[in-house]
Order: sequence, then C-alpha cells, then structure tokens
Amino acid sequence: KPGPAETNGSGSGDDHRPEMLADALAGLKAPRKTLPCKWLYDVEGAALFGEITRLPEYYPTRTEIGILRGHAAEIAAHVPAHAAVVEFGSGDGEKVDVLLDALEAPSAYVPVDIAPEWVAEAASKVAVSHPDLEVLPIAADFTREFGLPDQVEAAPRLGFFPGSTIGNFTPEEAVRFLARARGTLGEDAMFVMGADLVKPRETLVAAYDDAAGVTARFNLNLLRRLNRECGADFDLDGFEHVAEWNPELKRMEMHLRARRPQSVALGGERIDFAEGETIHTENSHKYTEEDLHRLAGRAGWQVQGIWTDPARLFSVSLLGQ
Ligand code: AVI
Repeated sequence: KPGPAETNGSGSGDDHRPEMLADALAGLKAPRKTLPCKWLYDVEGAALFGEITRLPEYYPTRTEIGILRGHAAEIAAHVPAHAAVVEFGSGDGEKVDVLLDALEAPSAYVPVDIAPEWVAEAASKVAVSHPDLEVLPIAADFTREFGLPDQVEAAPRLGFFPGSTIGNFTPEEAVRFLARARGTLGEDAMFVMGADLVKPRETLVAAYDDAAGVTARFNLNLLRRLNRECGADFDLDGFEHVAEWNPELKRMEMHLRARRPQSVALGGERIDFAEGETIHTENSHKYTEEDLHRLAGRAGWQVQGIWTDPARLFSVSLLGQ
C-alpha cells in the first residue's frame, strides 16, 4: 500500500468521517467533480491496491523492486555508514529490506504513516527481517512537518519514498513535499525516491485499466466507502471506471463516469450527475529524467543518480544536498 497522507489517511482508528464527508461535499459540488485520492485507501482499498501491484499490467511495483535489487549496492555506496532510514509511508517491508541489506550498518528504521496500524505492521516486519536494527515507528501525516525520534539525532539520515507515490501529488505539491522532507531530515540528509517514467500511452492505460477489472473495483470502492461511512446512496452500477492519459500534464487520470443521469444523497444534500459526467478521483504523474532533475532542484535537492530498468519504465533517484 502506498502510504502518504495524500493517498491514505484513512485506515486509522480516529474518526475520519467528518473530514471525508466535508471533502466529498466540497469536491462533488464543484463545477468539475472531484474526490481526493487519499480516501481510496480504507482496508478494502488497501487490499485492492495490493492486488493491483501484482497485476501483469501494473509494471511499477515489480520494476522498482528489480531496480532496487539490481542497483542497491551502487545507491548505498553514496550513503554514509550508520544511516537512519526514514520511510515516508509504511511499505510492506520488501523494498526497504533491499535497501537496508545494501547499506553499511544502518542504525535505525523509522516508518512514518498516518495510520498507526500500518506503521506498526511495517515496523514489525522490518524488526523480524533486521533484528539488530532499532525500529522507531511514527504515526504522523508525513506530508506535514513531523519530528524525528531523539535516538536518530546523531545519525546520517536517508529518506525513502518508493512506489511513485510522488506521482499522486501535483508537481507543486511534490515540490512542497520534497522541500518539507528536506527540512524534516535535516542538513546533509539524502533521499531515495521511486518515480514512474513517461512512456507510450497504451502501456500506461493498460496499467490503470487492467483486464481483470481490479483497478475499476479500486476506483469504485471510493463510492462504496461513501455509502458505507457517510450514508450516501451511490448506485455502483451507475458509474464506470475511466483511466485516461493526459499528455499535456503528463499524468494518468482516474475518473468515475456516470452511465446515466442520476441524483445521489450525501450528507443531507443531493448531488446531480448528467450522463457522462465524471468524478476525477486520482492523478498519477509520470516524469522524464529531466523533469526529475527540475523537480528535485526546485525543492532544494540535487540528483546524485537516477537508476532505471532496461525498458526505462520506472526510476529510482538518489537525491542529496
Ligand atoms: C499509490 N500510487 C502510486 C498508485 C499509482 O500508480 O498512482 C495508485 C494507483 N492507482 C491506480 N492504480 C494504482
């Protein structure tokens, strides 16, 4: 699962429903209807995303793991010994394990995620795979400023942000996030980031509109969730999943398109849909290597290396200062 507050923020025990309802009303009453993608990730959404990462069409996850496996030693050669690895978002342990295995005597692993149960899960997996490592989970929204544990104060810091979750931010949000991460990690910190690369439209559309319909279920789960948690009455058969490449903005867009005119109850109000009208539910920005240099530079980082797979589908960048 992805992790960032922009793309999760929902699995925790806190009552997130008032915020979700307020977001839904604001987004659905706008002239062009939208819903924030962070609400895609309840327990079911996270499970569906897990399924997506194993689909034949969804190349990012396995390609990134391949890049990390193939180049972890080269990446690690740039990083000082005894680094504390701060993962932005709680991963499933697999990617960070590859990085931790390659680093010279890493001193700590700090997974950061807004959902306490996810961060605890990430922590316990790494505690098992790296029993000598100090594991210090933080339940916090990592798109905002947060403090690092005192135990890592003296250690060199390495941020880790895999999965191309950066792509779910607009480029402006991405710059703000990277600048804030630099502030959190401190002077001389480094940052390893996965980003999906621009490629032909057919490959992208297939990855976001798979033949088995898992991504469609993932997208529609947003409406199911509004029904379940906010008392809405969306007719799920009334909407279809749409995945489109936007070449001007270099992003995949997910929408939910009304198959017929309809009116939906939400929070004591009614939301009307014309036939064909869409709710924009997610952006997934794709970058070129040049774009990545520009993005990092705008946030005060310098690219120290970019590694890709032979087909140049995906990238792992190492940023320094
Ligand atoms: C979590 N994030 C990086 C995924 C992506 O590719 O943008 C979410 C996703 N949306 C549809 N498929 C996967």
